[in-house]
Amino acid sequence: MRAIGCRGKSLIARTFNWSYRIAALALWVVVCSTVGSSGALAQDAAAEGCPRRPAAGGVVGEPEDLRSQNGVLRVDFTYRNSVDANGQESYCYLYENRIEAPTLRLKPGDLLVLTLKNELTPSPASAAAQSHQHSMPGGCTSGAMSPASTNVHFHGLTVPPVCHQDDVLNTMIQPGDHPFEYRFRIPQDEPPGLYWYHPHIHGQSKAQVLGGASGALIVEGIERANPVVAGLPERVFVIRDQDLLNPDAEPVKTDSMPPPMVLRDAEGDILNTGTGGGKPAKDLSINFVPVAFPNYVPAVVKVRPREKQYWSVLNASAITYLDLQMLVNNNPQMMGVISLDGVPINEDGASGNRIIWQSHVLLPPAGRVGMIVSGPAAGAQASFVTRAVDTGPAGENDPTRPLAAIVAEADAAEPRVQLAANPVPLPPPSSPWLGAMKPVRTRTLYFTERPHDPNDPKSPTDFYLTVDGQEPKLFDPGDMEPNIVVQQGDVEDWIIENRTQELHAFHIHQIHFMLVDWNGVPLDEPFLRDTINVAYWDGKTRPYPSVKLRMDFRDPNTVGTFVYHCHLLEHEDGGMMGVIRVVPKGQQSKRLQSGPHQMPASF
Ligand SMILES: [Cu+2]
Repeated sequence: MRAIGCRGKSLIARTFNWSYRIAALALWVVVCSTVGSSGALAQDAAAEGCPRRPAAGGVVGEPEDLRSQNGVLRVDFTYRNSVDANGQESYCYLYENRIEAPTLRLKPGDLLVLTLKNELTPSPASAAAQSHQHSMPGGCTSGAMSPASTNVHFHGLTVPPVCHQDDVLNTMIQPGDHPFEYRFRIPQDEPPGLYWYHPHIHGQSKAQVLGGASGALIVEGIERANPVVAGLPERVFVIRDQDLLNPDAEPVKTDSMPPPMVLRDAEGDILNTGTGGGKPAKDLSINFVPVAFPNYVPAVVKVRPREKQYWSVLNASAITYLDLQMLVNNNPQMMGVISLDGVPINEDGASGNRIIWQSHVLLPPAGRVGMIVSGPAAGAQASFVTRAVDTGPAGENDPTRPLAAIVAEADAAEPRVQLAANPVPLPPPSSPWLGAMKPVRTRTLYFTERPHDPNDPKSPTDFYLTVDGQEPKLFDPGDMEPNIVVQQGDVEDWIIENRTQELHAFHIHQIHFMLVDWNGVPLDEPFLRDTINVAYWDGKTRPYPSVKLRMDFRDPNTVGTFVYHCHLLEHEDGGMMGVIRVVPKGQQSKRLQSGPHQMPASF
């Protein structure tokens, strides 16, 4: 599938051609939306479990904001789960036992002190799921890893990968533990933008994120990076996926064609139809307002007629790609992209202000976009949709569908947040733009999949992310031996190949990277990312689809041991993850000098 969020026109054109070649590219839908959260329902929250979430067709509310004061933001979360009337399991971060998934708002240099009390009660279904026993060497909390274990990852932030900051390898918080404290400062040079928090326990990530455990974290000051958004109202939209609310429903028939067959893979997931229609693998929600198959009753986003707003949109889905578009009277509208994956599109401040105008924006799971949108005229038919994403023959079905109807009303409530009207510009960057750095070495990594039982194609899939030269090996939480060792200060190029027939979204903790080559097309993008889609393989053509990424290990906060993985969480939980260690400058490790490390085969 096409691997683009936003980039220059020529690449967009190439991408389109390419997509058409590989498959019938479906409709694109748009999404616009709003914020919805549980704030309004907070008073209804039961004493136990997760609060009741909004009903379909509701007005999209804004997540509650928690702001730092005098440079400190203190947040006490309880983490709960419950099973709703449909039998679906919800997971929730609760503030003051009632506010679900608030947006954490901090400024560069601010201290975040976040405690998490794990109050999960495993359901019979999840308790029956596989549970691993691993003793965590040198662990923060150590102990058994079970469906009731959790932790928090602060996605996109360049904070140290150590205990009580942003460690996911050793930190496991169990029910009954004392509240676990996270405590770190937002770096002074962290780019202003949209980041997010979610659990990251290997083997349990998909279930917990699919259950709704995610929230936005905003480093404030995007208007200081790009004054074109100064004074605009800001809205936050968190788009999540969830199991189908109506799993037995059939697709609604259209005039032209019968609905495509519903085919399932070895995991029981609905396969990509390649048509842009049919039954989706997952439903979506926008700020917790569900937009469910098969009727897709859209949520409602209210704006003032023709009002310009700044939208921060997070794809907090466990496995679902989004391709966001805004339609007015069925015509795609241009959206002005200011920021991707938390980073302003301005070469770290070196290139002046940029806006990339796009008629649609692809967001892989975990991707974020900050963009200027204009409200429709009063009376116009407008909607925020996600267009179909062709995830490949082995991918899951992700059809075109609406997210929200955009209703322009003169008395629509203004968003709570207004970006500063007269911002003080950010200081100039302290290090050269990544695109100007020469890599000290190049590595190749590749995605592969195979049935767990090679003699049974219907057996569950094993998912691998392998450093070329090493033996493919499923991620093993009992083995912290790094697959890659890097010296702090280095810049490397990583080629990521997709040798499977479905999309994967490469993500690495702690750093951002620059896409320098997409399927053999050199690029010079004025922005960075932390998650990127890698196109699927057609099963025969070589070379494999690939991206080349310039990886930035210059920041001293990257020193430590952390992970890179596919952000389709089913794949991550299934083994598609590796370990990297960044050693302090001057501590050149033997392995760095001795080339690829041979890992023992696990099968
Ligand atoms: Cu994947």
